[in-house]
Amino acid sequence: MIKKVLIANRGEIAVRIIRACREMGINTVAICSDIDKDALHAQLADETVCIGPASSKDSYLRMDRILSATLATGADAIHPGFGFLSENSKFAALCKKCNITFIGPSAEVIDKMGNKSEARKTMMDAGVPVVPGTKEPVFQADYAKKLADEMGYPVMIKASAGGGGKGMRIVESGEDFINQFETASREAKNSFGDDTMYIEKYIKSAKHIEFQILADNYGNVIHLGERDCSIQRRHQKMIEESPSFAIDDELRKKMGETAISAAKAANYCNAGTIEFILDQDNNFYFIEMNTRIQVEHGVTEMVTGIDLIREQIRVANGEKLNITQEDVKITGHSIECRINAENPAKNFMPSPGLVTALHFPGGNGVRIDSALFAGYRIPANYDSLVVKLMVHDSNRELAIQKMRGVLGELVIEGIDTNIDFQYKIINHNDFIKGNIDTGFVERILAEPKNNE
Ligand code: MV4
Repeated sequence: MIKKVLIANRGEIAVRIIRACREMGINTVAICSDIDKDALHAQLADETVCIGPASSKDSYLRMDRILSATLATGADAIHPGFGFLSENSKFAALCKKCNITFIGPSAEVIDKMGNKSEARKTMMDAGVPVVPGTKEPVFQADYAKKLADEMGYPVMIKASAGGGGKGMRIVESGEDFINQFETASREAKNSFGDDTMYIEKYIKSAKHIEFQILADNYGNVIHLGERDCSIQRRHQKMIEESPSFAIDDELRKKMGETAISAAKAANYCNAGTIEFILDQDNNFYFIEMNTRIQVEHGVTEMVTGIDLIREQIRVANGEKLNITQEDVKITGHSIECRINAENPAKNFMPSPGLVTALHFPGGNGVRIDSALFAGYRIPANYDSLVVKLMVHDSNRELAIQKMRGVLGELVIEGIDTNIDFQYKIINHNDFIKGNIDTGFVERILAEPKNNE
């Protein structure tokens, strides 16, 4: 029985996990870098261990120090959150070796799904639709070009050790291929120490749809519907919503069953996400599996009423899912806007600094996940996400109207934010009409600036 959880993370997700533990009567241990000593997660946890200086490599990524803090405080489980060590199979294996419950899938599954070309092969063998492309990984540019020529352009070159947009390149025609392939594999070697590549047909004007999965240790696997994450800038999600404007009940059933088959093929356990690309003819293809809780998990919680962090801890505790697929009901519509400490007018340059004034909106169907407080100094060392603004209402139009209101009410002074840019997206005709695909934000940014 898990009695004390160490949260190996910081910011709003650490606060979210602490809250879930508190509701479950589980004690919490926070870790923090020296610059985060006064951060909200460090204040809210029952115990806090400072494990190093500001830089992540000397603190939040230091597996030895995190495990020492876990053993020293007598925590029996670690929740990794997202980012940092959440998809590091070596860390999951070390937890197991130290007899500490890692709240997530096994190291083997993290490894297998983290190798994107291996994951693709696993899905092919399980009959899960994948984008037409190479079955085996490729290393040699000339051979890769031969395969790309046969496939037809445009194609996407992807790094097997990449994911989430890292190590990817879109190649429009053959003459550019060799150069692009050699650059991409060199980058992959430098960034991931692994230049294993694979190639897929590039699906233009696609939607990025991900299905939330919950699986226990007894073979029970359910899906909790989808999230449309097509509104992204440089592979950083900006707005997520559930359900997707583009998916009706019939398609949801088909994609949901496919997501479950994909999770079973991966021997998945705990919370995970199956990522699909949906093309304009409503064909969908497996792209990747994310073996962690995601930033945007809250919109799924708002439309299903299921607390995903609580379910993660229950599954890690060896409990069976107490929800069947028939119990899962998607009610209404939820939208999340990520508020970042950044300046869109300066090419989204990060804007750390002292929050001199703060006002959070509220009201029916409004959820704020944040670690901000007035007087908090946002450090420059970590990612710029500071508030997750979520709304829920009975349909998409009402949810958009509600999001307009909360974006207008939110006040964060002392730093720059992307609140106004989010407001522009939420009010954009194409967004309102659901004419959304993965190129939406780049198109908006290319629009002439009407004099504001
Ligand atoms: C694709 C794709 C289209 N065709 N693969 C991007 C990151 C990772 N999650 C998978 N991604 C994509 N893979 C094929 N074969 C479109 C995306 C994609 C995307 C691509 C370019 C620019 C923005 C994007 C946002 C989401 C998904």
